[in-house]
Amino acid sequence: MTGVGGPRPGEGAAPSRAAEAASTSGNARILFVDDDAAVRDLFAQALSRGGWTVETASDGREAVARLGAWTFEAILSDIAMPGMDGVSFLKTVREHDLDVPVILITGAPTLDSAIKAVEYGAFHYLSKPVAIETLEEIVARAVRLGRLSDLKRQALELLGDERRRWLGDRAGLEVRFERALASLWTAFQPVVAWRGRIVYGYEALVRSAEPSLATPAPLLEAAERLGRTRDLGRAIRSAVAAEAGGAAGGVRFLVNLHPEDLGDPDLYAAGSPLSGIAGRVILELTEREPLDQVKDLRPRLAARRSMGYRIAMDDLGAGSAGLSALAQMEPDLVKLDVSLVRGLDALPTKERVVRSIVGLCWELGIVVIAEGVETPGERDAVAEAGCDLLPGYLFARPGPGLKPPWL
Ligand code: G
Ligand code: MN
Repeated sequence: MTGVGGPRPGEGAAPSRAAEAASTSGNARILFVDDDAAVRDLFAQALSRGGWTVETASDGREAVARLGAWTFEAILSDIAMPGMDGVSFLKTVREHDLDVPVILITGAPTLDSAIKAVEYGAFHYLSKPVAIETLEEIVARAVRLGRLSDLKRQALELLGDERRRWLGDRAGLEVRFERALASLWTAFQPVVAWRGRIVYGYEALVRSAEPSLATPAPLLEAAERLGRTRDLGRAIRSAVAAEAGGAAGGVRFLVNLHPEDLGDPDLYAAGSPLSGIAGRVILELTEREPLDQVKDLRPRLAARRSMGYRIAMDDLGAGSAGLSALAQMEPDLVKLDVSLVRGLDALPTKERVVRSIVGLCWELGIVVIAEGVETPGERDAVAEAGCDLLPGYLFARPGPGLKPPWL
């Protein structure tokens, strides 16, 4: 056989560097997908001699069936195949295995396919003819790095630190984001009107059953990376509207918006999920995200208001936004960040600042909510400073359904 893919090591030749690597990285199972039988047999034989267990498939469909039957430590696939191309195959792989390295091989390299391969997280992109030695080295490296990535993920799970969460490559992220959207639910946390001991409203906090995207921060980060913030915003608003239908008439809902949601025509539409209860909805925009990128902020906010929505500036005190953001937004409400509330009863300087903020807001006709009240001391100090609307673990943690707080 002539070297379709490059030189072939002779029988009894000294083991290659990669074959040695394979032996030290264990007996990995590899999948090789190519519609060309000659290429497939040649590479499969060579890789088997290198110490790997090789399964083969002649097209994407057959390869997908193999994925159901085995776990692979590396996958090599031709790009141009009948039925399913390599990039679609890569996306399908991610539905089964979130970080197995995939090596794409093409006979007709184009800039577009190379860009897609990289964007979707292909481990390597090779053009034919490929020397077997080269392939062996790449596979050995892929297997090792795959194992390292697996260990790293296990370590992250052990550490349980959300800020160092694992987002993976684009194809894997897309799969998990879809799972998150499909399993989206809303946790509600009551905001207590303390003097009257009643519920002012509920803040809606998005959750999903996809473990890596269970809470707002990683979900939003994923949506931003994938350009899907609007889809997420719409799903959240539908989920809130569905729950709000069963709530008592006076109950308000506080819904977090991404700045990009402000540009979504769906929010203006007469038939949109929240429009029917707009008069009871407070849209929160966080001070943490710069608002200067939002085009036409003021007319957009004005349009929301004319529908009945009110606007809250969230996390006041946590961001770097200054006077201009406040002036642009003209919020109906502000929410003091937890950092301003924490330990308020023991910190006179902080108390003076909070008291001044509340006083100025009162003069400006802005309603103040104080986030994150955890102790009776903080509750009393915040109330003493003139702020009556209090969400906080002291009263209730976010959870499913509209539960009453402890009062
Ligand atoms: O988006 P916003 O900053 O409004 O969201 C409030 C966040 O603060 C939610 O994630 C909610 O779970 C959290 N939270 C609510 N009450 C408390 C509290 O009493 N203590 C702390 N640490 N966090 C709280
Ligand atoms: Mn909020």
